Amino acid sequence: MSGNVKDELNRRALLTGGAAALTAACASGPTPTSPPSRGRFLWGAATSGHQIEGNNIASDFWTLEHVRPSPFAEPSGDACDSLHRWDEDISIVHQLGLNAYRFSVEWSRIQPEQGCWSQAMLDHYSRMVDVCVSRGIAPVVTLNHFTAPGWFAAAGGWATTSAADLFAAFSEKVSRALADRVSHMVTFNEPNLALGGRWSSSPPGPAYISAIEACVASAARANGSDRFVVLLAHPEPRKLIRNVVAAHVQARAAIRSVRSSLPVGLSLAIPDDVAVVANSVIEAKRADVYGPFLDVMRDDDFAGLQTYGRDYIGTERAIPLPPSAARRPDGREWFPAAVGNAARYLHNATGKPVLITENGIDAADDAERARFIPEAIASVDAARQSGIPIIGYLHWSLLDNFEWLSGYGPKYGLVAVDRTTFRRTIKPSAWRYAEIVSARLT
Ligand code: IFM
Repeated sequence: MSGNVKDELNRRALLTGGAAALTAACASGPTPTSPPSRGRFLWGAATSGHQIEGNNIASDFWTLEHVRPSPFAEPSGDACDSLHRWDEDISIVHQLGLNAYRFSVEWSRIQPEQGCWSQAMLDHYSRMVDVCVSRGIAPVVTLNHFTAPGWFAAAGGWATTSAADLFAAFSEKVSRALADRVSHMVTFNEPNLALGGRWSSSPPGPAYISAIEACVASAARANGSDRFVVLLAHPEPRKLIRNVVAAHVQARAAIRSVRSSLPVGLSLAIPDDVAVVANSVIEAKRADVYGPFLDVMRDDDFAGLQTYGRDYIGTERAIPLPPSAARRPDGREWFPAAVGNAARYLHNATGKPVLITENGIDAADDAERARFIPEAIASVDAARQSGIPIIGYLHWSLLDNFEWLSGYGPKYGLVAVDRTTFRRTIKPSAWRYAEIVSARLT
């Protein structure tokens, strides 16, 4: 980005309070206003608790990371220490001139044991919401971003019919604490991810499946249980989906019982699916992977979309990249326009306005991200111009963070985080994004 825009954004951050004022506001307690950005297009960045907070020790994933054997490249550990540095993170969102920040609340911190609620953690997330609002940033809050409490997994998790009641009770607690100031509430993050494996061009092989099974069995033993049920680490995820869908429906009702006007939805992982042959199984794949959620989403307020690329669907599953595809230096496809196409599909499938809750690129070379962002946004613009109601674009991710099984290797962040000092460094791609947003919000 040009130095001028960067200076202008920094000047604006200073004029409207900036980081120093934010710190002061935290200390003295900011005065929340009404939720910002209602009716405005949301330009933001996204994170999730487990991936950035650090030491989420009561969660199911923490156990999976630490038992042996474990397929995780490394444990999440301190992550980005955002449990303590969240105000700095929000300050960066503000400095970039964005008007939305998506983050998730960690169920295992709020309910570390069944029947035990932490008011202190509800207060913590409430302060995050307050600071967002006081900075003119719309807080988009996710209730479940993959992780759940260890006690929940050890009691059967999403395999039990009581899961919906337990999740709805948690959702109501969070709503009572935050809903009056939250902009949008996302119940589940990519609950369909576990269904996609068999349609992939390289479905999980027996070695991978047995590694996950051994890890889960070890986690169950570590908890003195005969089971440890985690949606993303279950051999038969389809058996759990009915309970997840019920949990979404009950959580939505719980949220609306607290604040009926708060927009609620869930976010699906949806690539730009393309039929490559006349007898492609594209519709069978869509019915199998998205279908279980599409019906209930028709009663939501928005449809959350998370897109990272394109799938070429053949006669049985996705096929490997065709030779004609444009490739990145590492061989992966270069196709930033996937997000606009997927938004079209999701709106047509649900009839709902689409909130792009994630879109981004794993790029060690930040110059690739700086090229990706304008092209992705151009595809969103094109979809909007053709009449698709899209209400926001939240880039994944604000920070380089814990990328689940892959540990800290992948780099999705607009901001680099030093793994020892936790120092944040805003990357050039973030300023490129800021420049595009600045031209639209002024
Ligand atoms: O990091 C993940 C995120 O937790 C869910 N959506 C995809 C991202 C990149 O893999």
